[in-house]
Amino acid sequence: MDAQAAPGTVIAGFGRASLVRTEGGELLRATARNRRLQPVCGDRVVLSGIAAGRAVIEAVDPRRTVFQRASRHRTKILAANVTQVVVLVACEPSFSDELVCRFLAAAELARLPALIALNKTDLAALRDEALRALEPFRGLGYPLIELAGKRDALPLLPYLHRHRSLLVGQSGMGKSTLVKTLVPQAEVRIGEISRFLDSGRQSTTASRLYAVDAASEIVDTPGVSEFGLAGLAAREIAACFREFGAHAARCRFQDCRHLSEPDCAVREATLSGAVHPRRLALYHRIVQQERAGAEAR
Ligand SMILES: Nc1nc2c(ncn2[C@@H]2O[C@H](COP(=O)(O)OP(=O)(O)OP(=O)(O)O)[C@@H](O)[C@H]2O)c(=O)[nH]1
Ligand SMILES: [Mg+2]
Ligand SMILES: [Zn+2]
Repeated sequence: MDAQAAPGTVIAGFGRASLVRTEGGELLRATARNRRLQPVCGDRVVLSGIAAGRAVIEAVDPRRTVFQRASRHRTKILAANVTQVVVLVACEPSFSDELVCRFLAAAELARLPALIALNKTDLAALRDEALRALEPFRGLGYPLIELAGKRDALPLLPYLHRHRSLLVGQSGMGKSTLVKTLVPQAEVRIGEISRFLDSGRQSTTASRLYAVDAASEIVDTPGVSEFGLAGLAAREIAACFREFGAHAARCRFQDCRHLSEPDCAVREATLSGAVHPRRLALYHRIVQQERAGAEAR
């Protein structure tokens, strides 16, 4: 490694080409030294040959956390080294509560704390319905906050402090708009990044990392309409439904999957409301879909 070797953080990664921020805050177009290196947004990397806004990525540091989705065909890392997940839903367009479950499950798998944010609450007439759809997620220990990210991000700010937050959600929930509110300079940065990517599209097509302030960062991600959990087995998925744990010990069978086994304490818990019936229904659905995906492989 040459004398110029310096650490950097991947702001946006596209296979071998990445946009990398140096310690000094300079943005560089960087190319990976070889194919084995696959830098993703959030990676810490070692750079060499820094000159004229360009550099070579010599190494990718071990990842402390990985948040990924996995379809039948491939695994896609949304970002590395984030410290929490913010699931953004909106009053409009309507959102899928199954996807919310899947995002939360992925956060559990990555051992990351998560919170849910209901956006666009300025659309007051639609707020109650959105809150009703979020009812199954209350009392699980995931903070639920409301905001209108286009106007201000104040309700979210205390949660961002000292975190690198991953913003996930379906397309149109307002992720990029929220980032623009949080990072007013983002407009400029987005311009730079768009030129780098050679795309001027409205929808986000790759994860992008932004500094909110000296202590917090946020990663904008492309909206998704599907979020696979790598064909996980029922038991592993059940472990991602954190409220099931308190009841599972009382199921008749120790290896109960809470599907149709007799004397299932998790299913019984829906009668008292300790487990929300909608969460159990979504669990069943996700188990079925992941199984179908795994069998098709
Ligand atoms: N009423 C209202 N509209 C908003 C708010 N925030 C965003 N929007 C609108 O929602 C639309 C989608 O916003 P984006 O920020 O592009 O959504 P996104 O989640 O980044 O979408 P993808 O990049 O496709 O995943 C835009 O027309 C925004 O103007 C809000 O707080 N209130
Ligand atoms: Mg976007
Ligand atoms: Zn059970």
